[in-house]
Amino acid sequence: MSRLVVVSNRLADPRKPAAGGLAVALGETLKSTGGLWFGWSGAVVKDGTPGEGELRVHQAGPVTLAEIDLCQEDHDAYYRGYANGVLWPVFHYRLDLANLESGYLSGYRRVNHLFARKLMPLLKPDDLIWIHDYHLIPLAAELRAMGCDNRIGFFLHIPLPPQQILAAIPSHEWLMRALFAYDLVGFQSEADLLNFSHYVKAEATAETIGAGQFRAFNSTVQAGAFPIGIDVNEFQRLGRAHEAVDTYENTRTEYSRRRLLIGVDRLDYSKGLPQRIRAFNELLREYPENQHSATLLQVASPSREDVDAYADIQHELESLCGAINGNYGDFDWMPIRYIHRTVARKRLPGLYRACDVALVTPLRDGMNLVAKEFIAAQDEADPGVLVLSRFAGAAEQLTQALLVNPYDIPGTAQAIQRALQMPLAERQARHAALLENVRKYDVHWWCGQFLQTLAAVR
Ligand code: ADQ
Repeated sequence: MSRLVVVSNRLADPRKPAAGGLAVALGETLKSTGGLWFGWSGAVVKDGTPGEGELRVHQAGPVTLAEIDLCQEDHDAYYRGYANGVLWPVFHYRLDLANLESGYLSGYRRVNHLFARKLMPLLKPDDLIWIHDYHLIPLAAELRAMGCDNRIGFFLHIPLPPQQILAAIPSHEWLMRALFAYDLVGFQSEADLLNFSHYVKAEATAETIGAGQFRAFNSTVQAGAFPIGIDVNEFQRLGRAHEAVDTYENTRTEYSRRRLLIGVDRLDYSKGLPQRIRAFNELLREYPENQHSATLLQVASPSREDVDAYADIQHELESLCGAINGNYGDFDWMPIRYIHRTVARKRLPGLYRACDVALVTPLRDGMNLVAKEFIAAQDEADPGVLVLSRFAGAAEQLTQALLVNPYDIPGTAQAIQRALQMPLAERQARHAALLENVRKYDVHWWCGQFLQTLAAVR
């Protein structure tokens, strides 16, 4: 079996308890092949030289971890500037928030070149290389230019927007051409794959030469949809441990007479938080029986606070929650409990299980793993209901959820009301079907499917 080499923007230590399903699943595969994980250490060197960074290689059991520091200038241009200020908003269909006139592209190229230069000497001829996400799109092209002939796969964790949106990025042709340096390109959903197909046919006169195979720029690339999943068994095991059980019991005691709704997100404008809060406001107005009865627990973890659009969304959310609590709240009931923090992973399953309804309503999301975690955490005899945005990649799989258009505030409020009133038998039937899907397409399926496909191309 070939050795697996994983490259991602941030290096995660698969042994740390905070590691999510992805780090754990990749960690397992890395362990079984004696693999290498390469990425940024998270450290920013104040007065370092652009395009340079210290590499540290250490052994974590059978897995080699190779981490590189970035200097301030590279971090600002590559990570904050281009990846999170240009690619993230455009790929989430938000041209209005993209800093398209920026000169960050050169920093993005410089850091990808740096990654390639540092990774190249660590590679063996037979390695299977798996590169992750929008930070590193040009990495394979950089490696190829240095003579790397290994099989290289790429997985995009975020959506790929339609051609007309992508084409607003001044360097879109260069960016999309870079995907043809890979052997395999994986997307979260069929919708993303279709956008890729339209783009390359329209902009690069690509030909389809077989199932999912595209030829353009003198190269052939295999493309496919590989929807990511969670580690269901691991998450359910967490749910049986005492931290989750305590969280469940404390939450149910604290809100003993209430119906509970939950939202768990990074505080990001793609997650549709203001729209969700407005829909909850509409629920209280249109269906007043929920006043003094329903409480929304919204947890939003701090994220990318040095990017302007993120500070804006935080203020908007705080003022919306404050207004609703002021208008509807009473001494013995607050409609919204908003917490701007990360919940410890081991408490999450208990929190999900204590709630009657989950609101997963992003305006756009590659997949959204919170939706899958909520399903996995439910009590099968008395499960909660998932209200899910049709614009999350997860909606292609989780069709038995109550699918909503998050921009349609009254429509979303109506779906929430339906969720709160759903009879037990319907809740059980929907949940059983959802759980079967989440279980079948778990993170191990995703990992295995992608790597098998990558190993078989060429
Ligand atoms: P994210 O945008 O980070 O990931 P998501 O998939 O929803 O989105 O969440 C990732 C993890 O973070 C989940 O395990 C969740 O439990 C955890 N999390 C989020 N908010 C939290 C909070 N406040 N407290 C504690 N934990 C929290 C990107 C893409 C997604 C895609 C994933 C994986 O944007 O669309 O699903 O990658 O490919």
